[in-house]
Amino acid sequence: MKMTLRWFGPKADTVSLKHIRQIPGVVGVISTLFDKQPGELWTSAEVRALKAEVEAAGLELSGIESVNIHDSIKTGAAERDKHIETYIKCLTALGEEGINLVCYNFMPVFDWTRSDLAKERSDGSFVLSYDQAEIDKIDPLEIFASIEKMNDGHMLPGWEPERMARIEELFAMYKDVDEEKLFENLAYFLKAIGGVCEKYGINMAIHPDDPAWPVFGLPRIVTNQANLQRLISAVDKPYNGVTLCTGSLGSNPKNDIPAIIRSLGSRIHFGHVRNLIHHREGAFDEAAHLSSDGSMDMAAIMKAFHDIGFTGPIRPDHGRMIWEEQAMPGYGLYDRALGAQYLLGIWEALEKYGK
Ligand SMILES: [Mn+2]
Repeated sequence: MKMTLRWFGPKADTVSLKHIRQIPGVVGVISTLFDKQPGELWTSAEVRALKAEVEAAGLELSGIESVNIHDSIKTGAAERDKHIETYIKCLTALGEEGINLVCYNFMPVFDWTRSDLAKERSDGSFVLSYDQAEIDKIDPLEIFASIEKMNDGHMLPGWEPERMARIEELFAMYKDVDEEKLFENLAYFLKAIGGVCEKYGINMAIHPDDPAWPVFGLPRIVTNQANLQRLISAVDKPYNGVTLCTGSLGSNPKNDIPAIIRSLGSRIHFGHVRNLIHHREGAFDEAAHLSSDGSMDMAAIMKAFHDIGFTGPIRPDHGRMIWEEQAMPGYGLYDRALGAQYLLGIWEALEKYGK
């Protein structure tokens, strides 16, 4: 396992590479070309520049999160093959620069969803929170305005204004796309990119849907052990893998995360590790990484990663906002640094005494 942090680049991120470099044990960052829209071409020169910037700070570019997928690919529209060609060129640019991990998601219209981006907890920290009862009160066409109002001007990955300006059009595109159709389109995409992935040794790591159930009547197909297994079997090649996100899968308390880790084994290419507090069905707050702060057993989760011999990158996923830090919701420096230390501590104990 190697410990990494997500980094949003010098323009959007309040956290610098220098600060990340100072977190003991963090060896790399997960980043992307944030100016790129889905369907836009990435060049080797752009990837090389990003990699050089990260390496100049004494870190490695451990992977890309994300190379976003154009809606025509997700909906199976006529122009999907053209967009798959572009995606293959983006992967080629990454492969040529030796980047071999790509996290992506296949969620329709919305990326992750929350009902509160800064819920105050009893200790004065602020966390992201989800309550289905609150989401049910929001017209899906208004959710962007609602998220924007909560966000205080920070960039929010997955909630880009350019995309949300087209929200009615997006809903119309997915009108006839049910779970089966979405799954077929995902398998079609994964088969089509097999050549370039195998040529450069690129591992594709799908991010689970967050939360792990249908929202606004849109289909969700990456939510539990059964559909993850179905997905890796549909294109049964090592490059077709998973980002094991404990917070997304764990939004549904019925998901047994250590069991899912063991069942996916070597098909896990990337780990997002964080903790949640469950209140009732469909309602949870994000928490500190420490097991006792939330509902999840983080030692059992890290032990499962250890047992499968996981060697890829893990990042502490979202953190709380603490110590008056002003940053993108979930992506401050302080609590993610605490989370990284805690996870590294569990890992050290597993390495020394976990055999
Ligand atoms: Mn995640």
